[in-house]
Amino acid sequence: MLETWRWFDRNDSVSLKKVAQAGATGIVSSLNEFAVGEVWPLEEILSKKDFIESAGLRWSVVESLHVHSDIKTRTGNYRELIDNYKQSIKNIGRAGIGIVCYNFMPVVDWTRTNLDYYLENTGSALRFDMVDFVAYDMFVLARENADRSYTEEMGKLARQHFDVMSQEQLKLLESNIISGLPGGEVSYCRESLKQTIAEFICLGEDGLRENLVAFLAEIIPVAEEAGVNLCIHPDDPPFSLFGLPRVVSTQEDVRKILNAVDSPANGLTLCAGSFGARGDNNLVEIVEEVGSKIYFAHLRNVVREANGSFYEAEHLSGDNDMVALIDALLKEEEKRRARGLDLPIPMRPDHGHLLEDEVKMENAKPGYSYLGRLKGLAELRGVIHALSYARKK
Ligand code: DNO
Repeated sequence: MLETWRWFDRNDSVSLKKVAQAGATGIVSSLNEFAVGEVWPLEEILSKKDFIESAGLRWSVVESLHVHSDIKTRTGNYRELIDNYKQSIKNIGRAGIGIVCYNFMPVVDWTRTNLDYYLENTGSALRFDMVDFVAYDMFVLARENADRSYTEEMGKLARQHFDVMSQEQLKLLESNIISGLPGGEVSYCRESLKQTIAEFICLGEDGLRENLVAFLAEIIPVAEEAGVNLCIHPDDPPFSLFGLPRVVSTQEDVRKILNAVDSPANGLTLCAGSFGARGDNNLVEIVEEVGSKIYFAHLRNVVREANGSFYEAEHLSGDNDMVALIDALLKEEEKRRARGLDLPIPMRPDHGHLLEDEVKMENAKPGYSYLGRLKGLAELRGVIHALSYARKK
């Protein structure tokens, strides 16, 4: 597997030198300076690529080339936005980058309610607490008919919780949910969030999936020609938020998407933490079924709690069997080699805990501080080496 690292840009608190010292060889990055929907000019891609290469690293994966909301709803000037997307893919291919990660989550990108959840080892982790989330949706955002999205029991729990929360806690909760986490698309204010939810909610699951397939039918042939493999990122968390439809949460969802537009360029980002937040997703089975279309892996673990809540665990602990998953990915790589394909799977240690030396850093990004990921990468590398050694014997 190719060891990669998500690096945001020249202002990232983690320098490329530190990335190289962590032992990663590939960079996962994006052109954040362009608004979602704008064309990425070839010169800008090449300039970032040169900068990465001058540090002895390679730009292995684009994450993310975001899909504009108007494409997801097929409203507004979605035609022009799809043309722009095609042009960006062509430019990325011309620059020699062969993998592009994107998502089709409606309204909000990855979402957590707590960015500072203290662990027993005194590090801090990211957490999604369902009761917090429902309290926000029903009583702060006060979304119309929000109660219909939850069980009566959950509504009661959320009410009790909301009643004892201070203004300060509510403010922090709101900011965690709507300000946008690193690498996400946009941030909202309360009103714009409500309005965007209303635009999406009427699509329903079938409507959203149809729009995704219509988008892929246009984009995938362009990607094929450009020598780019697209890989969709699963919903994070992998269930409905704000009553919105979700179409990339389960193995069945993945099957539908990959079958709808049958091409090697239509692939998947196997995000262990996202799929793994649902107990009914089996990560190894997903790899066994669609392994040949997995072009990128996010290796991260979670501890699943009641009602869909979870927190991010250390990379090798938590509820997902990371060793079994890596073993399945290594098997997939073996199959590729047997078919004469030189197509290793880039993986990145996804998120990490915030550890002592970085706690007071002002610009550490939630989930993307240095030490937690350094530790995660080292642990994952250990597993890869041990499993590879066992195979050679
Ligand atoms: C979070 C990431 C997401 C991901 C996008 C993919 O850490 O996994 O931001 O990059 O959703 O488009």
